[in-house]
Amino acid sequence: MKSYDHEEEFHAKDRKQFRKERKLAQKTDRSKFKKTDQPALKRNPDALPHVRKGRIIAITGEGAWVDSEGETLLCSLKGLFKKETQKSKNLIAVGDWVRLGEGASIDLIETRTSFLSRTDISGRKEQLIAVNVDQAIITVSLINPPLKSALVDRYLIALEKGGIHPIIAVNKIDLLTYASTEEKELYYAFLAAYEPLGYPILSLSTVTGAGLEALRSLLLGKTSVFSGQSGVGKSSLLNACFDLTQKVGDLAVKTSKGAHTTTSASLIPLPDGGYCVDTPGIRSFGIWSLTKQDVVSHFRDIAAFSPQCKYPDCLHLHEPDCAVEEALEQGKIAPLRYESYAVLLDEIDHGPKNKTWS
Ligand SMILES: Nc1nc2c(ncn2[C@@H]2O[C@H](COP(=O)(O)OP(=O)(O)OP(=O)(O)O)[C@@H](O)[C@H]2O)c(=O)[nH]1
Ligand SMILES: [Mg+2]
Ligand SMILES: [Zn+2]
Repeated sequence: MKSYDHEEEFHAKDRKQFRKERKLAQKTDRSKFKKTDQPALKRNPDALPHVRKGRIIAITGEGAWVDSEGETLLCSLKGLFKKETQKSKNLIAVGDWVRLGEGASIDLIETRTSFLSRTDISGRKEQLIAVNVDQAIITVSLINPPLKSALVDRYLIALEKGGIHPIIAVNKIDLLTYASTEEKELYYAFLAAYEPLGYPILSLSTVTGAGLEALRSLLLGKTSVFSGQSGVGKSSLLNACFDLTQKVGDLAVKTSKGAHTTTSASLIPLPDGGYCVDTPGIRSFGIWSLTKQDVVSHFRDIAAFSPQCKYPDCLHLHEPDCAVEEALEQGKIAPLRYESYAVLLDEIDHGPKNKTWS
């Protein structure tokens, strides 16, 4: 595969270069390459002093910002990866570990341990949101913008596919007193639907400080990505937890539509250990390469009843003797969840019904 060939070539070049550099260095600085260091360097090409490794901390119009040994470098992707752009919208993402070549070019992307992606706006390419993170804070708000449980379901599937642990954060609970009866009912129905599924759920407020201590301790020492609709308070939560200065949306100009305040993702080191990726709000969330089987298996509450269905390939929509439909009638499955399950299956056949979440 492409990156593997390249890696081989890269290391071959390294060895030659290393020999040259070592000769030169021995002449000039004996202390740098002591004899005792040499076997270790040979065994482990990663220890070569000139192989610059780094991590992508932000991607802007100017290029990719890479943190390499405490230094921030503006790097570019070279022609080598160009062909790959046909398959995915972005080849690199915040969180990627990379190796740098001459002229601050990104020569190699290390294998990813996890990823969060979605379908891009064209519907034809995969768009990476963040990679190599431990957990994602699926951020929603009680109101302004309204709570969208179907969006949470999409995140849950995408995160499971990408190997990232989900945490659900319901922000702005200080607004509960101002919420309408329907908004309150939706919030309680939401908690009732998701708590039994075993996903960690936090109810938060940057105004009252509710839940912030719990959020802080979940973030400690981990690499987390905050994702969700625009205006739910992702940047505000980071600021409130860690005294950061991420740009926050202006209440005065904020409409329920939520203009994007954070415009590009960035990896932020946390004061007591760990990292957080703040991301721009999303307007739609299509799960990349989603199959019906994915939908059936990822809704764990629905999948739990499927062995009792008459047909083993039952999709639990209108089939006879469907244990899922029966469970739904008996209140054993949350209607919120079943609804988004059915919409996702429908979208696989007929395309997205509603691309907008705000
Ligand atoms: N009432 C209330 N308002 C909040 C809370 N947290 C954030 N806000 C407000 O919500 C608005 C949006 O906050 P941001 O932090 O910019 O939201 P975001 O999710 O980062 O938005 P994008 O960067 O556009 O994706 C701001 O006006 C905040 O002051 C909260 O707990 N309660
Ligand atoms: Mg923001
Ligand atoms: Zn069924």
